[in-house]
Amino acid sequence: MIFRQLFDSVSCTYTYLLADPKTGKAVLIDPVFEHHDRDAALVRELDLDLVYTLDTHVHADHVTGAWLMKQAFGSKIALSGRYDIDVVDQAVDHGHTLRFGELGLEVRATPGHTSGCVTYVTSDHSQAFTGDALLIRGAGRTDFQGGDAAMLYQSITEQLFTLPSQCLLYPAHDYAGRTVTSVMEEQRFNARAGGEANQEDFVGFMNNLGLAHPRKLDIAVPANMRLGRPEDPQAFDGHSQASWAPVTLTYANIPQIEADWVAENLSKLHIIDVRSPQEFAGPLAPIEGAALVPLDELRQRLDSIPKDKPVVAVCRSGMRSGQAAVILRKGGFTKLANLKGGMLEWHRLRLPTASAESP
Ligand SMILES: N[C@@H](CCC(=O)N[C@@H](CS)C(=O)NCC(=O)O)C(=O)O
Ligand SMILES: [Fe+2]
Repeated sequence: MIFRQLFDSVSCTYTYLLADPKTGKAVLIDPVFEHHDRDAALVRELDLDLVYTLDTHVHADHVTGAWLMKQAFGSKIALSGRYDIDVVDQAVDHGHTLRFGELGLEVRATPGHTSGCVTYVTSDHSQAFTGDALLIRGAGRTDFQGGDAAMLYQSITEQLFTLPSQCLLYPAHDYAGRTVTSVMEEQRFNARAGGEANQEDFVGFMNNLGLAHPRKLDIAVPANMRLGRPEDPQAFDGHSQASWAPVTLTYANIPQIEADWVAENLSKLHIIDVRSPQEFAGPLAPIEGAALVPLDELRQRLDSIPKDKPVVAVCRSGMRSGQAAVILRKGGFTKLANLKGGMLEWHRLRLPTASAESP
């Protein structure tokens, strides 16, 4: 299985990308709204077909990226049917299996942190995505959203601790940089439900957590009841989508543009070629009108680059110019992109260059 663990440092949320390597069918568990571009770039770069986003529960601390993913990939939004949200595409409940290619995830109802919390378990029971039902050495708070400590104790002991002892557990959050645990570890060392703790011990612990409410509670819960759909989707102009060009953000967080589009819109752009003067004068002839600003001079020469048109950074392969795009962004340029594939791609596509004879 293709497996990636992604992190949101603001809410300490983990998002998980799971995919079947044979068919490319993928699911994304607990996507975060603000990381839509990052996660979408990874789905595209790994050439995956996102079939579902799966929220383990209605989160109180961050807004889900489920709706944005649906807009981008047509993925179905799955969530526990117990919340009774009618816009969910796939209401899931205990015993359901969600298929993606040849792989599947079994749904176990694990309420207690919220009334609709579920855990997704791989068909071979080697991995489980516990949401906030079980955290590493901890457990999700039970003081709002239908939380119930006794119920959570039953979910943990009856639904999670009954998985194979080697089963790896992946939570929705960790506030101390821990990434994964196992059933055996949590049975022994979970600070709330492990060791010889019984329901009374657990409930006593949970009733005295004394946590402040999540900062985003009042924004996140209503937004998540809409599955992360902005209140006015018409006014929402796509997530950091550039208005001036079909720019995509790569997983490396670099704005990128295709050579064909640049060739067709050359007069509306400033092309900054960041290769060395030798390369600029060499066989990979530059784009007509390109200004030569070698990468190691770019920081000093930022002021000489006009801001009246969007800037496209160019180099041999598109790697150095990716760094140029980062420097330009830090220098205050907002309409900018890196030429995907650089001059190698430009020449491969036989697009016009400065040395080419006019027809
Ligand atoms: N400080 C965080 C809230 C952290 C929090 O309450 N996390 C929930 C999960 S959504 C929890 O169950 N925490 C249990 C714990 O930290 O022990 C914020 O403002 O967002
Ligand atoms: Fe939560």
